[in-house]
Amino acid sequence: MAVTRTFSIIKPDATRRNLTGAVTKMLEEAGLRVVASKRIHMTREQAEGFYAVHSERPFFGELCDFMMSEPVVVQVLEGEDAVTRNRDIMGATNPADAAPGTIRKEHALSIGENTVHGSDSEENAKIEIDFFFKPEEIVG
Ligand code: YYY
Ligand code: MG
Repeated sequence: MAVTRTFSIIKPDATRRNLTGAVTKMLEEAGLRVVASKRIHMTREQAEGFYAVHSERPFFGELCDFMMSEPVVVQVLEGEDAVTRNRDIMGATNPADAAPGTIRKEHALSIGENTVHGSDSEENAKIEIDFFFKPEEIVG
């Protein structure tokens, strides 16, 4: 397995509850290294652009409103098989289905307010990293 990168967002439900450190600790303990991180307040343009793949889904409006509601922390994570490793520690989209010990099981409030985003493929990881970070902001 190769060392790769993935993209993560600590969502507004987590920043609001002061869980940035707690979530980052779980990512680090899963073997992921934070090689870029910044706290931002997403604009509508950013939220709608980032989630464009979901634009036809019934939850799209609510999802974008939520992502703009409070600050988020966008991160680039690096590690062995980073995309899969991150998806594993995140847990299922719906916290009711998430395995014990995962971030969403421990911290998520609902399927919408589910604490973290993580890229679902290496291809999307590259696209999502480029969406929020300049190359010089990533320090591996
Ligand atoms: O990749 P992941 O975040 O686990 O789920 P997606 O199916 O890509 O959906 C993105 C995002 O949309 C999810 O994290 C919460 C929200 N959402 C929702 O509010 N209601 C759903 N039924 C499905 C997804
Ligand atoms: Mg997804």
